[in-house]
Amino acid sequence: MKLKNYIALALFSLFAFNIQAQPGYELWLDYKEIDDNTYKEKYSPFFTDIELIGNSSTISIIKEELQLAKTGFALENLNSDSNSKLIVGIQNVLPSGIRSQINTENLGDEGYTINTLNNGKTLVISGNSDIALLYGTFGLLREIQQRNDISDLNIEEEPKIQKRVLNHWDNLDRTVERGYAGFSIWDWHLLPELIKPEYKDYARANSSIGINGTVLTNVNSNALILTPHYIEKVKALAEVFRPYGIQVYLTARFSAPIELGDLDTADPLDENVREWWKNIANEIYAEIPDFGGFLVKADSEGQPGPFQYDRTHVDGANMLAEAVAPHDGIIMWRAFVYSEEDPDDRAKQAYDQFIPYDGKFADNVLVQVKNGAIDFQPREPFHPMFGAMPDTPLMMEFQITQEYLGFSSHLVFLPKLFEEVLDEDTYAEGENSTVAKVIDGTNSNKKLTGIAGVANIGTEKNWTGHPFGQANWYGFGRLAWDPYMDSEDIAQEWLKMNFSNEEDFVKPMTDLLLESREAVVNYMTPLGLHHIMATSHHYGPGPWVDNLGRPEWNPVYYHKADKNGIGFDRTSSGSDALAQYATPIEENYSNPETTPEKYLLWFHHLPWDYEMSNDKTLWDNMALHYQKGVEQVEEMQATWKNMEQYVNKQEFEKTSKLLEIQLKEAKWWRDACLSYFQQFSEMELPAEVPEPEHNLEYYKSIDRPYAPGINPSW
Ligand code: GCW
Repeated sequence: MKLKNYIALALFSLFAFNIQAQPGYELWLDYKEIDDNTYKEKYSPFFTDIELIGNSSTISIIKEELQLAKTGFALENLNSDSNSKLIVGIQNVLPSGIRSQINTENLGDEGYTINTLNNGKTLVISGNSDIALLYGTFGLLREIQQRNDISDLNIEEEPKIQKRVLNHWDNLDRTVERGYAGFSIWDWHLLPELIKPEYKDYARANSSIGINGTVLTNVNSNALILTPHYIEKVKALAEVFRPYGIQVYLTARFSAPIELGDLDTADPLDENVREWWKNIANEIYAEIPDFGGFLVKADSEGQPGPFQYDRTHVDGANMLAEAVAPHDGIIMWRAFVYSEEDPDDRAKQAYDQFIPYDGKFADNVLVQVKNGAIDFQPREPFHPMFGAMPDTPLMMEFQITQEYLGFSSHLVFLPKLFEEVLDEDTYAEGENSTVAKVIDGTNSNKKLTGIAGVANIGTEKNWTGHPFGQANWYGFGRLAWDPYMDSEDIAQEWLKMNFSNEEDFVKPMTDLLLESREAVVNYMTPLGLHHIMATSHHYGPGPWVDNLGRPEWNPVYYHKADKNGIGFDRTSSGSDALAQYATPIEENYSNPETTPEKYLLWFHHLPWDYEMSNDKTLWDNMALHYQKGVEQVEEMQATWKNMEQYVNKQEFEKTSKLLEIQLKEAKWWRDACLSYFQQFSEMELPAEVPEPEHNLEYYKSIDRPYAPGINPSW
């Protein structure tokens, strides 16, 4: 090698090392040295003799991963004279003696098995495809990272949901709408030539948790992504992701046929328009044969759609579905719609627009429904569309990025929130028709199933900004694979894989994570309050805002506080949004006494002195919840202070600082909201709650014009 090549190599290694040495860059896949010899002795024999059957780029990835783990765990060079062995191979090519002991018949393409055979001497990872083997490999490594016993494994895993996708709200200029972790990781300008190491690391992280699709572009879309100039770049990314089992999707701007200068209409029933989309699909599939399809936001918040041509969601979705169907593509058509003119309760509008079309969408269309009929709030009752469209596959859209939950400054463990929603009973097919059963197709026997998470990933060196933001990406993936998983198990897994297996760390930190979600609800929007954040960027409190163009842009629309009380009456005496839910829910929630208190002000407008189950007034309860939220953050801080020995210095210090910010802001929320609402309640704060430090005018004057995540052109 020439000297200059040596120098280049050295510089490259230095660069690569630097990125990877950043705490948090390795995510939950940092295979740290196992310091307990008893575990080392148990695991190492399987890493001494590895038989990998097959030959594909996915198999090479498995090999690389096992080698990385072996080195990382420090299982190399251990004296191991046992005959133990790890075999990784598709079921039908396993050595014959082994094959008969492994049954993968009902596991589909992605399910895997991990079995210990021959009296604990042989460990076998199997499945029906190389991707399944990759998932199985990550499954085994997850066991080891948690120091689980692998001497008697009998694991059979199969994803319960088919399309498990991340949605990136990434713009072509690399800004990220509602992104709080830097810029977009897609460096469009340098693609397709420059393939950054992050692309591969991103794919690796996703496949380790079973995510099998990624929508690269913002739902507020730009038609240019559909041009050959960009498709070439998308293709380059698709090639990196393919061996990890990840399909690429794009957002389709409904008016693209006009904007790209080819037609003067985008009417979905116009033959030329239909042809245009078919051609676009053909062009994309010629480059990317496993392209996943399109995600579409239409007739929502100014995005173009079929309404302009007096056509329906079905007309729009089915036209696109027809274009991708010959290539096995799908359309994810969003149901996040509310009209610019409709004065009706915003919470009702998506249901009203979509329910009439149940059963009318093409087979390859998934209707993507947001978590919550309003918008990704710290707490919302489940969206009433779940359970109300038996003949239409509905996919869930969760938001991993914390638009309404304190951005990347607040520690909030979202799997707890996701779990609460997935476990809610829709009563669609009688009792125990949970949201999870609607989206995994158990109810109504759906053929196509999906789940999406709006990503919290950016160019920050640890991907998500807050070191604990990674847990939400991880947890989304785990729940997408199995929507019945317990958030407590997810918390433990992540903590162990990421930081430490010590009981004195895992136990208190699990409690902290699980509690963190309730804390944010308490200090932001307790008792069913919602959408009272400052407008536009949604950071910090803004319950007083009442001057924006459309009623439902204003927080006052959502809390309706006045001298008589507070809350949104969604019963039959109000907007009657409750009628969109199944009868048991409608009946229970019609009466404030039988409405879960966590949803009280979502459904009822109640007097300030309304007596709650603890015999205290609504006002006192509200104030006490705000106070409790602050105290919960103080407890989080106290717990974290004891964790220094388990965490690297940088992440420890960063999290400590972020918790300081979170505490300051929890107090800001409490004081601002209580000062504002007190004007109406005219009641004293309960003794436990301190008087706000400043007057209301002070809180109103706080302005954050450059809060991140908003589109600079707004
Ligand atoms: O919650 C709102 C966000 C918008 C977002 C929109 C949507 C991508 O404030 O930034 O746009 O939802 O989900 O379409």
